[in-house]
Amino acid sequence: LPEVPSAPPGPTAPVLPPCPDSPPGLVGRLLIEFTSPMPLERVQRENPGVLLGGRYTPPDCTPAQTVAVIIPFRHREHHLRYWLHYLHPILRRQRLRYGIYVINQHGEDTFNRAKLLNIGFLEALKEDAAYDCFIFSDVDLVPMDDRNLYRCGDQPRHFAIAMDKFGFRLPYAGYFGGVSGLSKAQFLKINGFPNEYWGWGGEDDDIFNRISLTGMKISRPDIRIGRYRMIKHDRDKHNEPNPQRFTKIQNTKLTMKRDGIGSVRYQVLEVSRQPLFTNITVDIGRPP
Ligand code: UDH
Repeated sequence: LPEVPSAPPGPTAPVLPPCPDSPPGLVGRLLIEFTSPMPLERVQRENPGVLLGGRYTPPDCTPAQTVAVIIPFRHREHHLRYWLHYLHPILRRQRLRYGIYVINQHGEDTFNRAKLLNIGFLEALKEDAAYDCFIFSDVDLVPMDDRNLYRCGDQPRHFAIAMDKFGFRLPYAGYFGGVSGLSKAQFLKINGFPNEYWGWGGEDDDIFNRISLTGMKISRPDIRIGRYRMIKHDRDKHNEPNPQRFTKIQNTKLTMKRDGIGSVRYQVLEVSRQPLFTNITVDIGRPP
């Protein structure tokens, strides 16, 4: 038998070129609907390239960033299935290296979106210290255009600027809700998000204030590209409008130093790596 040459020593994986700034293969405007049933098995079948815990790395290029997508969550399994169904293929076409983290608030005490997002930042970094870009997304918001790239830039980014429920317009100039993205450095510069907004409203305005107060500016996509569909639903239980929100957002300058990523207290109850996402169930306490 002829002698088979042995493989050269060292890593055999080819060095991949950097991922392009404008990914080829994006399709632009997408048809988004929430009527067909969406079993998780189907979503899994359609996304074979996604690894356990909802991790993905492009096979053909090396991305500049590693993106953690953080979703605040409680009792929205039905929305999460649509979100995964639409977002995995979009993020893949965008050539992102990413992981999906669902931060699930345990129990039935008042919901606290921003605190869950802070926890997502810390827990994602515990999973992989390489994360350098954090996208914070509500579970019921699906982009209608894949040119809305889920990555970080030199300023904090607001992605969900034209939602169907607001007539595809920004509801007010300082709106920063729905889906936003900050690099690790930008997030730390504002001391993360506030932990003291219990119930619905105000936390996104507080985050907007933090960004302005630290001298940063919000970057947004073109209004034609930043379009979103929201899955219609009734108001959640235990997330009533917070009557303190109007006075709290007047005081961001005072509160942001003590209330933020440096002061978040919680307990992780369970980390569970699912095929399409990592679920982290946390006890975040209750309002004082
Ligand atoms: N969230 C949950 N569970 C809850 C509450 C909130 O998962 O019980 C998460 C979820 O990711 C949601 C996000 O927090 O998308 C923000 O919740 P929200 O209630 O602030 O925002 P949403 O846009 O609802 O979902 C707006 C008020 C709904 C009133 C509808 C009346 N027709």
